[in-house]
Amino acid sequence: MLPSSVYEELGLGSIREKVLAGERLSLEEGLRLFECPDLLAVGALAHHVRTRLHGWTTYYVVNQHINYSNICVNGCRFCAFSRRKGQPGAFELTVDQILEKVRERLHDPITEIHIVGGCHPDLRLETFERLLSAIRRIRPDVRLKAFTAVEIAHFARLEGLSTRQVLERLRAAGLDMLPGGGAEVFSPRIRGLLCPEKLSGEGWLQVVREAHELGIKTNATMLFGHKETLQERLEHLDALRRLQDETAGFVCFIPLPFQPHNTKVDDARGTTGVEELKTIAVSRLMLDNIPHLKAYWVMLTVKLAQVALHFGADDLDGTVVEEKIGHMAGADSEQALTRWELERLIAEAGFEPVERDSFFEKVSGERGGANADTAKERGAA
Ligand code: V47
Ligand code: SF4
Repeated sequence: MLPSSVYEELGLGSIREKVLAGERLSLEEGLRLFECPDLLAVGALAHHVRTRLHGWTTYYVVNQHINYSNICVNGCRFCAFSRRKGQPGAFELTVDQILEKVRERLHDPITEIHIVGGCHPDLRLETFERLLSAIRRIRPDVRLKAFTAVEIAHFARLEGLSTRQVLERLRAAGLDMLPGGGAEVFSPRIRGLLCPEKLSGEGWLQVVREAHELGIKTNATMLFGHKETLQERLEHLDALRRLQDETAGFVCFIPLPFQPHNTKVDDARGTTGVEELKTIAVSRLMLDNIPHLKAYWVMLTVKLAQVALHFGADDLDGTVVEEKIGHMAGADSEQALTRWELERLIAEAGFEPVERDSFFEKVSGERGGANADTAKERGAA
């Protein structure tokens, strides 16, 4: 934390006091932080909160991403990943092809498989149930983090079921947790401009509320840096904060900087590094009840994600492997990182790397941290 005189000069003295006392910040205070020209002063406040919560621990996960299909009925303007059925570049994996991807990595000590796709017009819920239970049989030890709230609502509509029924059926088939995608920015103005076909912000919050009520934890995201105002970003954060007060079901928040390439967003400017770090810091300060904040290196780049660990983030996500959504929109990052690379990035930033599972439980013993696998990745004997 910088000296109080710095914050007094910036007109942020009372915000500093509230942060030190662990008090909730208002939207108006959030706006003052966003508008503050001193990035390091805002970052230092967020770092204070982050170290109060997690000390000098930074988490990572050994995981695998699988996209079952990019065919989607929604056609969001910011999405470079999706295609209509029959369009060039559209793909759809069979259950066997997905299982093959899982088998290919059976030798890796993966603890999480992240599965999402577009809102496919005719893939049935029964197929996804079969998929989850088959993966469970092959890898009983992994956590299955699958299907955004948007996909859950889509399955419900196709099947004529309630979203609660869909969640219950998928959980019975092996679902552990929902990823945080599909939240974008909840503002109806932004959704009307960029993704009018998509589940509304209220709808997203309702599906997630139901998941939490059923005991299914979720993450939450915010897609920023397109057409939204700072006020709309803050309202999005506040909606997440209010739901978390009710349910305590969010595990981790992931700010996603908009990747503009191959999208249909007019005048897409893309985000700058300062904007990304400030959004991470303000998110950490506003979301006083969501325990973890992820610097998702795929969208931020590996180098900025490492720096973000000093701006409020306590997690670097993971090995990932085969990410498509960000890379098809021009994300200028690697396709995968090894555990050794993640540990090195974290340690060089001055933190202690801790391998976690989807729920941020520490992975220990043979599987976790600097063990034989890490040594092998380094090329040691
Ligand atoms: O739902 C789409 C967003 C999300 C673009 O929960 C874009 O642990 C940037 O949600 N530029 C998918 N973002 C990614 C996601 C995620 C990733 C890693 C971990 C977790 C988790 C969740 O990406 C989509 C959408 O919100 N997105 N297009 C774009 N052009
Ligand atoms: Fe479909 Fe999701 Fe892309 Fe929107 S962001 S078009 S819902 S895949």
